[in-house]
Amino acid sequence: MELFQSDNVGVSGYRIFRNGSQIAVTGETTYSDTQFSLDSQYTYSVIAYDASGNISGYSIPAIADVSIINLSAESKGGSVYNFSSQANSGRRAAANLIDGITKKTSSGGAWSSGKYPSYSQKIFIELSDTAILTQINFYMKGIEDKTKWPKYVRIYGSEYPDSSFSIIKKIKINKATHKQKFVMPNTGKAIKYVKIRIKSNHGHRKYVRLSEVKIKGVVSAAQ
Ligand SMILES: [Ca+2]
Repeated sequence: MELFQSDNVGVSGYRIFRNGSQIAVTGETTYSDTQFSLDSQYTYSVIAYDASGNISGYSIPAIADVSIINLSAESKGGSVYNFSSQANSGRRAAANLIDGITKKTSSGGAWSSGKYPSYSQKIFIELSDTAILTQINFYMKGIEDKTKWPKYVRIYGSEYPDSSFSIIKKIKINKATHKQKFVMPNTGKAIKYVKIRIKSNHGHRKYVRLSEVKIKGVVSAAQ
């Protein structure tokens, strides 16, 4: 996050405070704080000083919020806008991946491939906001039958809906856990569209079931 000062007439430098503690002294008129934690809120203020040691009062605080948001949730404006899947109706619809229902065993709220998927399943999600992705949570379905779990998942991202998808992360699913969290590498790219590519299951003609996917990130300051 960046802090800006405009009036530097007669000023030698600035003392920068975060949540009341001084974190830096700089002669520059901009300052970028990279030492922040996700899911936190910070208040910044600045004191200017001149060559004689005179200091200004505190500046009006700048508040920076870096909370993580679930960007895929249907209730927040996320949507499945395209998919290739052999079973895509009723309770098995791809839209069930973002409907907020994360149950392990009941029949509702899950997505399922066809029983004999011969190709990779691709599901395209439009996020509620353009963001730098930070993590993806997978909620597995059919925990009682591990043959129904996908083995490999690839996550792609793009600023646009129809092209320019590039891979963000390859995920290997852990069969033993219902809820799994995968931290995204910081690509520095703002993402609006996510493609989830699910490899057919184990090569044994079993279908693939997922209860929910939550895609989280930090909303771009440009939005
Ligand atoms: Ca669901």
